[in-house]
Amino acid sequence: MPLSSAAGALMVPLALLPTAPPPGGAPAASPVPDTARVVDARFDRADGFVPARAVTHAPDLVPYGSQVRVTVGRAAGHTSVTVDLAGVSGPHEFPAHVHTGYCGTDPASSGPHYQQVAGSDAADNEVRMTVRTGPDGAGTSSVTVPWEFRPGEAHSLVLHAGTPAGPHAAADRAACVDVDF
Ligand SMILES: [Cu+2]
Repeated sequence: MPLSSAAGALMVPLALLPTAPPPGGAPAASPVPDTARVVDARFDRADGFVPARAVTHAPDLVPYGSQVRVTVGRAAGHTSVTVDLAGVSGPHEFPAHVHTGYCGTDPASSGPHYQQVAGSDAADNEVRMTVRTGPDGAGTSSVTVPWEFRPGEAHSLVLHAGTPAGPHAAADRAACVDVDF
């Protein structure tokens, strides 16, 4: 058999091999794009001696040890933000926004909403979504905006109390995770 035919015969079975499973194997509810940055954290108390990356101001809605994943993807001048929650209150609707400041003991530490154009009320001027959890306390939400963050001006993702709010006001800040967008 000529060498070229032998090489050709080898190519067929290789081409028929199944594609490899995606790397990582993380328990994500959402696929992680190749170019994404991912922050995984567990919510901890806001007044800990060592500041936690993710803090809860309302443990009845966002218990200690519950989990958050924030995935930030950038492509062609657009930015996508995906939030995955696990172990939180459910069924529930958590408004989730990107804020300018870092999380802190004081819920107000996270500052105002990041705005792409200051003062604009355009629909996609801020990163806003609603994370709807099921009875199992897990939920995910994603949004894409047609711009990229100005570096160093957006530092947190805040979960507001939402509904049902129980003893809280819906706009109260229930939890916060530091993300350098
Ligand atoms: Cu907000």
